[in-house]
Amino acid sequence: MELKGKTVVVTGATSGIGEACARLFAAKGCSLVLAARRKEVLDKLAGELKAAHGIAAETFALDVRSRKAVFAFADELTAKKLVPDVLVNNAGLARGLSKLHEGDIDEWEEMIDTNVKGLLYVSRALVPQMVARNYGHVVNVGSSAGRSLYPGGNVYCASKFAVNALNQGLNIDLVGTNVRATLIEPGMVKTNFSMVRFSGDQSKSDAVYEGVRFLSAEDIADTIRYVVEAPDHVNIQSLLVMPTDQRASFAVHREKK
Ligand code: NDP
Ligand code: 8X3
Repeated sequence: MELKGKTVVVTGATSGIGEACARLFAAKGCSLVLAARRKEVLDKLAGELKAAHGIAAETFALDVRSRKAVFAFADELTAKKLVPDVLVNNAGLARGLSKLHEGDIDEWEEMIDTNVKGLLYVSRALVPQMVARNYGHVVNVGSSAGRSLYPGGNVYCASKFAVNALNQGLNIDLVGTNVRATLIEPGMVKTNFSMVRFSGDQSKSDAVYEGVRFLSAEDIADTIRYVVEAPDHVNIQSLLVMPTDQRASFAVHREKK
């Protein structure tokens, strides 16, 4: 796909991988549709990117857990004649690392409602327009946690296994169309992810990344660019992207200070 002038929709664009995607696609001359719950953060980012790159950027306060809000968002895009050329289903989070038999059910529901149901709502609301136009690329942000488990990963991992399954299902259902779908499966990326997982506990969050040459959000945005820029007849259906220092969730090399 030639990116210049294309419309790119990113959920969870206020931080981390979503924000890096917004920055990268703006630099490529794309029109942006940015969605997340913190609209003021999106507005600041959109203002900066419009000024820097002369692109169009729309922002939407959106909680992907709300089916009603997601379909209202889709209606607004339709009213503005905005059909995604690229949809980055990125909004997501982990909460805690409790053992399953000790887990907090509210945290489970937040992860499932965001990572699985939210992604489904956004896909159901926006993919039909892409299919009707017979063109586009859905990028689902899964995780290495959607391939293998680690202690305390239980529900978060299950939610990313679900994203993995949904990406496979979407690809099967899109056969015969020119709409592609890719599962991006990152390992450790230094973003706000661990601060959210550990409810703002800086030392627990820092410990996750200590001594590791982790991935950056920009690394993942660049991977997403790579799959989207592939020729139209090439559909990279899944891509596991790990730090060189991490070969599996449990196989992490940490440089001692
Ligand atoms: P961040 O915490 O930095 O960003 C998460 C983004 O998701 C924020 O923009 C947040 O925006 C948004 N978000 C969270 N809940 C909702 C919601 N209910 N509705 C709309 N937006 C929401 O983390 P990352 O950038 O790391 O995470 C992005 C994706 O990458 C997630 O799906 C995550 O699971 C996945 N991932 C992350 C890895 C990592 O190591 N960091 C590795 C593998 C996958 P706001 O709060 O403003 O709504
Ligand atoms: C985020 C990576 O290993 O913390 O999906 O689950 S991990």
